[in-house]
Amino acid sequence: MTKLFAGFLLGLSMSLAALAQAGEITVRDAWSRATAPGQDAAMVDFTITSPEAARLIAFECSICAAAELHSMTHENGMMKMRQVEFIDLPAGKSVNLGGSGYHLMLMGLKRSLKAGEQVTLTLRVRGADGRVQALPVTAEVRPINAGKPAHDMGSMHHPH
Ligand SMILES: [Cu+2]
Repeated sequence: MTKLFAGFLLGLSMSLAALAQAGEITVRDAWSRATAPGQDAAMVDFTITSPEAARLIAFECSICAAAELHSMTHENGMMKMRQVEFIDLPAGKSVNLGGSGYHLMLMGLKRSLKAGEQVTLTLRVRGADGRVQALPVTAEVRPINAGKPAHDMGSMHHPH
């Protein structure tokens, strides 16, 4: 009886693990920085892992006028941001946006961001099968002088 039950539990936990591996895209450590007076744009950084090859193609943001995916590079000593069409998410690999030279750009903020609050966004991720899924993300707003900013590119590699 006990043995049977243990076997059942083992089988259950194995199938749960298989389920978790099969489907879920995970997002962690989402954060932004509190805005300075007059600042109407903000960056969001996070780490995202997709079990299947996928692309982050867009996001929605209720507190900004425009939501863009950006890359950032250094050119002639200047930091340049550009809008990109998508951000690749290789299968099973954790992608830290900031560390990969990307961020979400919240343009035309309708209000300021205050340290300690949370901002909810909805990511759009397209899988290899073309299906687009919506993924809610809650970003923590950190103090204006918070370390390790998304644009701290000092240690980055720039393939371009
Ligand atoms: Cu940007």
